[in-house]
Amino acid sequence: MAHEIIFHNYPTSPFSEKVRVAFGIKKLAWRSVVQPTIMPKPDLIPLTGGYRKIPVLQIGADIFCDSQLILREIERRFPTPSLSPQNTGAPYGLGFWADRQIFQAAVAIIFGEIGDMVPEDFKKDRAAMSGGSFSAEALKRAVPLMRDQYRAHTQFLADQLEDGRSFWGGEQPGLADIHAFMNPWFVNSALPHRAKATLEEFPKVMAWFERVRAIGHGTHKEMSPKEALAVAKEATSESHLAHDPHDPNGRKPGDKVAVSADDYGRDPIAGEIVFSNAHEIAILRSAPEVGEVVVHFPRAGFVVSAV
Ligand SMILES: N[C@@H](CCC(=O)N[C@@H](CS)C(=O)NCC(=O)O)C(=O)O
Repeated sequence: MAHEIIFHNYPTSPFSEKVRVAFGIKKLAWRSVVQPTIMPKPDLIPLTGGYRKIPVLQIGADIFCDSQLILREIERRFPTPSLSPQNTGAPYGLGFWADRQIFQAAVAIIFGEIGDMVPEDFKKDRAAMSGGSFSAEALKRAVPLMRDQYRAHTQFLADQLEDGRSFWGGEQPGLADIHAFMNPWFVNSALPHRAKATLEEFPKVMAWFERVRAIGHGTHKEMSPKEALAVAKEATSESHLAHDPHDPNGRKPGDKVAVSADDYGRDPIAGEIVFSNAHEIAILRSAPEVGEVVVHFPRAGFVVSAV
């Protein structure tokens, strides 16, 4: 029997929203495991080996970290309807535009306005995760610049929609819409009045936002975090050992490595390479709660080092 799609997320997570929209486009049925919004995450870390961010996708004993790779894996397993109707790789690049450029502006816009109301333990957690401090004052100071940035990047989207198309690439929604949707969704969930203000100038973007929102999330049922750990323990990974003839650093299956994000939440995850390619690296590791699992990471935006 095929394993269920188990999705570790929480409702307010914008990166999770990308994947939930992908589930909606493909009308998938999935299990939702709601994880904490701050550390500790005692039922997530045994699965990932230290990766603390959300979302994480679990298919049996295969664990996929980062929305970039999760979207790719969903597309691979459930190709119809495609997330890349135009069959190009460019939308993956747009992920970096949304995740780094616009997200930074959205965070400042939101927390510059509500930063004073954020609980102390959340601030401490996010400061530790980013290796700095979480200063409501600094975010407030950044707001004017970030509103300018947010507007400028929204104009790119408005230009794309100018000819009256329904979605980024034409009449079908896809990956580019998913990336472009994340930040307006985030601002809208935290500060609906601000989201409205940021889109007032862009009626076509506003209409597009409602169209993407109407796609929904497919269908889901909750699963407890403990049950997800038990699924991993019962299952065997479906990943196969494969040599990567083009690895620029000559890495090979069996090499012991540590993988970490290159931006924030950089906790290294150690394991042995199972396979790797230009998009992905999969490492084998084990923990008492889950037995042997294979944890998959994207290559773009991640650092692989020998241990
Ligand atoms: N590059 C990651 C970014 C994920 C990310 O920043 N997720 C946020 C939530 S939306 C997070 O994990 N924040 C810290 C936490 O929830 O503990 C991805 O694309 O999945």
